[in-house]
Amino acid sequence: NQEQERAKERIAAELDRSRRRSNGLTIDALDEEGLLAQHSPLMSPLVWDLAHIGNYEEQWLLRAAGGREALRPDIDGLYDAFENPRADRVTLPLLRPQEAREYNDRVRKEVLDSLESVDLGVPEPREAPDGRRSLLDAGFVFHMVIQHEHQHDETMLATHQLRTGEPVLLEDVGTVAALRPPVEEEVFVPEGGFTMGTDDDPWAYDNEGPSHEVVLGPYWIDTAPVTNAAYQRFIEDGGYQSRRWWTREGWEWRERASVRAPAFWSPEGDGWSRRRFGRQEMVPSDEPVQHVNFHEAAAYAAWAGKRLPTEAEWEKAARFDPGTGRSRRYPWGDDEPDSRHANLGQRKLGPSPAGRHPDGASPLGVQQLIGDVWEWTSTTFTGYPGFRTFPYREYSEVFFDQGYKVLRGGSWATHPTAVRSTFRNWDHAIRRQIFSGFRCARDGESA
Ligand code: AVJ
Ligand code: FE
Repeated sequence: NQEQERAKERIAAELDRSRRRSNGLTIDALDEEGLLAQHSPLMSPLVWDLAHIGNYEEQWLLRAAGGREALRPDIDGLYDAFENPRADRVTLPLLRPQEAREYNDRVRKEVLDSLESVDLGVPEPREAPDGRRSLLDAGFVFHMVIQHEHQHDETMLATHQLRTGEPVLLEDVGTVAALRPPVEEEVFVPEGGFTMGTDDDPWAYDNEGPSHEVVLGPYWIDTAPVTNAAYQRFIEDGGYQSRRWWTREGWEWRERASVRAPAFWSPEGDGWSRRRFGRQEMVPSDEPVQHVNFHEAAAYAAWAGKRLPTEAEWEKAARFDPGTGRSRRYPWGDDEPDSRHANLGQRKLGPSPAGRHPDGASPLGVQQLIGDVWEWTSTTFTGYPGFRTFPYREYSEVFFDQGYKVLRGGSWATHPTAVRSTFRNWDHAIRRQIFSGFRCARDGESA
């Protein structure tokens, strides 16, 4: 049927897009030495990410969904993220860059062959016999593999940012000015319920559901993410030296790491410069601050007389439509993101200035929720009520209740297929090599 054909064409196109991006960050960008090197103990050598992507695709699309035998049973262990901590991967007998590429190409060729004959359960859902969700239902397992590759592409960009040496990544477009900085600094969100999470999004991970009603008190939330200019006022006010703004854990980190600015910043005259993908430049004042960790975000919020939003407050601001009472897929509606709505997909190598995307505003008037920078929330990552693992525990469930903090909204480096208003990311509170920023919230009645 036609709908099935269209779904397959989309999948094939997205598979191709993700692979171009992966190759562009690895084989096409660096020589063997640069691909095999460990650029930071926090990250894998890029060649590990490259073959891991192909191995994951083989495991899920060829073996789990396609019932085929392993192409390379000998390498599964090498590319198992749980067996091998990132810092150790450089010591493994990894596939060389060219071998990794050939392996990936071989997997991809078989995947495209198998796609032709597969039943995606479109438009008729293809449920598993026990009534549970099936791997192929509405193309789910293909969407999972596409998103997985894009997630690793974002991780590889973080590795590029940590790498020193000659710049290799080129900017697609020059810097852009804000269209109009938000007039109102904060938006008021009246008390009331909204639907959090989703049950039927064909791209959603298990942790995005079940959908459930959440009732929140009234609160204010920043219209845009906190900018470098605002963050610099916190620094200049001695924010990194004042114990009072930090939690106990945050201050311990501050002392141990002895930092006084976001990652990659250095003092330059009266101001700050930063290293971005191998180039040194002045920190632009109207861009959202990035490369701050949860503790820095929370300390800034305390200094500003505010706090971080909870995950539910973030999601309500990002999708609740008070006109209809419905929750949207994106702040601007259900349409797929384009460049008017949000800065996503590595079109440029950094966030857009605050106020750059008024067309991406939510019904409540909150801006830049999707794209630009991942936003720290105050919530510890856990399952929603009635959570059911699908299709494997190691994607989400093993990370529940371990102290990971939830980040929302995606960054400039996140591919549009790998984020929506229900998407949940998480990381350790001390991590700041990711493209992370934040916005603040506070309790309160309307003014
Ligand atoms: C959801 C972004 C936290 O990168 O660790 C990649 C995604 N899972 N491979 C990660 C993931 C398996 C995951 N995050
Ligand atoms: Fe992975």
